[in-house]
Amino acid sequence: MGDRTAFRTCPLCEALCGLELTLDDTGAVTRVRGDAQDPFSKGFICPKGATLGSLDGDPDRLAEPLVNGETTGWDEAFEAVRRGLAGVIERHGRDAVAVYIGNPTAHSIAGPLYVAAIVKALGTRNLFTASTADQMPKHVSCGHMFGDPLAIPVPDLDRTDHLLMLGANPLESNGSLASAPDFPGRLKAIQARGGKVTVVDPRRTRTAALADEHLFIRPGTDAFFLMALVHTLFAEDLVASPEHLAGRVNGLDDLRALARDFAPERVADATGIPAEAIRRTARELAGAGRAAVYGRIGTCTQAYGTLNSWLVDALNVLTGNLDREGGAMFPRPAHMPVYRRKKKPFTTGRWRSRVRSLPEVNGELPVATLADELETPGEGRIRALITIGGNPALSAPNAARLDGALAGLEFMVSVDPYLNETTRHAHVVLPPPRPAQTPHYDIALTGLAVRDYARYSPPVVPLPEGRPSEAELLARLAMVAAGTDGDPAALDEMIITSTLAKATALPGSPVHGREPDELRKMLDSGTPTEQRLDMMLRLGPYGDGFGADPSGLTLTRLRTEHPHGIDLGALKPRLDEVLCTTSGRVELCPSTFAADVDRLHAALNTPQSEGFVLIGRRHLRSNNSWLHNVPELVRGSNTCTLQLNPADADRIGVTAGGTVRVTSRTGTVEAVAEPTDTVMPGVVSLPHGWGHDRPGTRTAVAQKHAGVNVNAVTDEQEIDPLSGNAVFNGVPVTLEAVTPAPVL
Ligand SMILES: Nc1nc2c(c(=O)[nH]1)N[C@H]1C(S)=C(S)[C@@H](COP(=O)(O)OP(=O)(O)OC[C@H]3O[C@@H](n4cnc5c(=O)[nH]c(N)nc54)[C@H](O)[C@@H]3O)O[C@H]1N2
Ligand SMILES: Nc1nc2c(c(=O)[nH]1)N[C@H]1C(S)=C(S)[C@@H](COP(=O)(O)OP(=O)(O)OC[C@H]3O[C@@H](n4cnc5c(=O)[nH]c(N)nc54)[C@H](O)[C@@H]3O)O[C@H]1N2
Ligand code: SF4
Ligand SMILES: [Mo]
Repeated sequence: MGDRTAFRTCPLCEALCGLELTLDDTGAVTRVRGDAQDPFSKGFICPKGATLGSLDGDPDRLAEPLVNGETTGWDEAFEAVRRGLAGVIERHGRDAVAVYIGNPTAHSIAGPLYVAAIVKALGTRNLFTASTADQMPKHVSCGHMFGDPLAIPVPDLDRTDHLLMLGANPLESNGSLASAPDFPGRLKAIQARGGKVTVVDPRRTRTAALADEHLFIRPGTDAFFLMALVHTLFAEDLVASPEHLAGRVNGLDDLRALARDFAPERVADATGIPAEAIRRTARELAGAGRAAVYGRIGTCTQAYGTLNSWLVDALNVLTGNLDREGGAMFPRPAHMPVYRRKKKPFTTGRWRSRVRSLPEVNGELPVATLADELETPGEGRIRALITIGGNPALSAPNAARLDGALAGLEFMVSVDPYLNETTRHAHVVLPPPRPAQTPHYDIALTGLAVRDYARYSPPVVPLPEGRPSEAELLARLAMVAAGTDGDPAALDEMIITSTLAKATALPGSPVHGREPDELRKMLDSGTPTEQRLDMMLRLGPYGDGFGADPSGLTLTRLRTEHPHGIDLGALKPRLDEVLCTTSGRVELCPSTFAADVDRLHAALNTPQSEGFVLIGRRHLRSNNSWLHNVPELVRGSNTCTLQLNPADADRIGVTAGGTVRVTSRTGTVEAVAEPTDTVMPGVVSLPHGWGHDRPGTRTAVAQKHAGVNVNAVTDEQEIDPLSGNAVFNGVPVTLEAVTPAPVL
């Protein structure tokens, strides 16, 4: 037979790159290149995508389920899950079963389609996800400002003339909450057309080095800086009043009043940014024709995460750049119907966590309190856990505590391809198939893409007989969680039937008044997942409306006519479609946020502490905790080092390669020192996702490149109160040289 070529989307990060795979006649992926025919990524690829073959063929990847460490068949494994869950529910009630959803679940087609059904079947209030270690502040800010926590504006990278970027390092991360293949190239293009890129970061990252200007900022102080920008816009009469927002914004005067106390001179010491630079930044932002402010994880995983996320978009509004070409715009994903407008006010805290009384946000509780809920005795204590594509034993704040708490569970089941730091605690592990065997459509990320774009990738290698796809696996888990181990396809059928019934009943929908049965018969003949995707695409803004627009999109058309994906154009202004606040306006100064500004006031009047603070770091050749088993990606020099300013290294008496003990309220780690002037004085940086030295895992390569876990020193008690988000940046630590120089 020989080699063959196949095409698919890379599932590893948010950049949505198209890949060209070469496969040999055994179905092994022997080469990966960028898919030059993908209209969005145009052949771009990074080292992670290029090694997808090694990940796909990793001998440590689990091929069969594990029950108590023993390989079993699928029926036995699901029976063990049924018994385990039923026992805990019977003894302790429904809330005693918790769910933790990790990052790769948002990168799969199965995750977004089936996870909600699992949680619903369990009937538990104890849902935790990696979102509260990541972007939850942005959901809260968009929920209050635009009425929809999923309506997240993205910088219109390809048309902007000015990008102010805070807490993001897309040259390593390839971008986040702004899906843009070749993000670096798109930044260079801004410069090439005469625009400006400014980066605000406590480190001179590769992104900062590429930028036209880099402002070092003290970790955790972005809210002061952003408030001072708002202040300056008002004080210097630089607030724009573009026609398209006229009469559509509430709270302008409230915001002006709030910002009054935050003159640049007042915040310069706290932020480390001179007042003059702050004023100039505000003037440049207002003066640029088309500008966007973009804040990412560095601004979210800190104590003022929600205030930062809000102020970023408040600046986009004030400068007239929200929903404008070249500004901050709302993507219009092909699978999301636009006729369904919810007018429910966005609220949080519909229930609270048992131990710390933290508010529910988006139906979730903060991962920062998962260990409390596992450990604290009493009614409602979590006794069983389902993890799906997550590694909280490494990724959660104070992960060492959580790791210990997982060991005490009565029952745990993990849907995960690896036996790693988290899944080693599971009584049952249900491994999803290889990426090459998995279909792909980015449900979550196309809603954040800087162009409207759709691509469906069917599996490039068929599944072996009897092996469930991840979709089937999750659907069956939902059935088992509901107490019936029936045909998983019944779940899809139920969802399809109810969606079509609603769509045909809704005035404004493209199928209003039609017969659901007739539509059901028109759906794609593929798997249940494909039928659901077909339905979503046909009801979506570019869809065929089940024949209403014969030239519109269907899954069949996407698959056959656009195997490399379809470019649906640059982002279009669409605030009207998106906005669903009860006032029908953009809420520029929601009262919850205004109240939280009290904390900023208090902090401004408190003297700063002199000690060191810790921040994180991402590397191009890594991805959170789970690519360290790919030999090509861990080869070469150790990247899990403690970066610190050379002056600080001198002060504590350590040189490059020596060992430093880093201690915080929660614990201690020892890491290799890497003095570098790219880090501000007083700031130290360690990447996350390392610490693969635990017993009982099956990741041979990662164990040899174990690194240390930064989350041994982050603090689960510190959160952003409005979103419950973890604080990973600005963690107070003390340093001590253990060995001043490398031991040879
Ligand atoms: N190679 C690689 N790519 C990844 C990942 C990975 O682990 N590796 N992870 C993926 C995931 S899950 C996500 S969420 C995205 C994240 O994508 P990005 O948000 O781009 O993530 P980072 O590269 O961590 O960039 C965050 C930056 O914030 C800075 N920072 C830290 N504290 C502060 C602060 O207080 N203020 C400001 N202004 N900046 C601060 C850090 O120095 C860092 O440069 O990346 C995704 N892509
Ligand atoms: N200190 C510090 N901590 C952080 C961060 C930080 O910047 N600093 N970043 C935070 C962020 S942004 C995030 S998103 C979280 C990530 O936190 P998590 O999502 O908890 O952790 P990951 O390391 O992404 O683990 C992913 C898991 O999914 C599994 N997996 C891989 N592919 C698949 C698949 O196809 N299906 C299934 N079911 N499983 C799969 C992997 O084996 C692994 O166990 O970490 C957070 N933790
Ligand atoms: S940038 Fe992201 S999507 Fe593109 S190849 Fe790399 S890991 Fe895959
Ligand atoms: Mo993330």
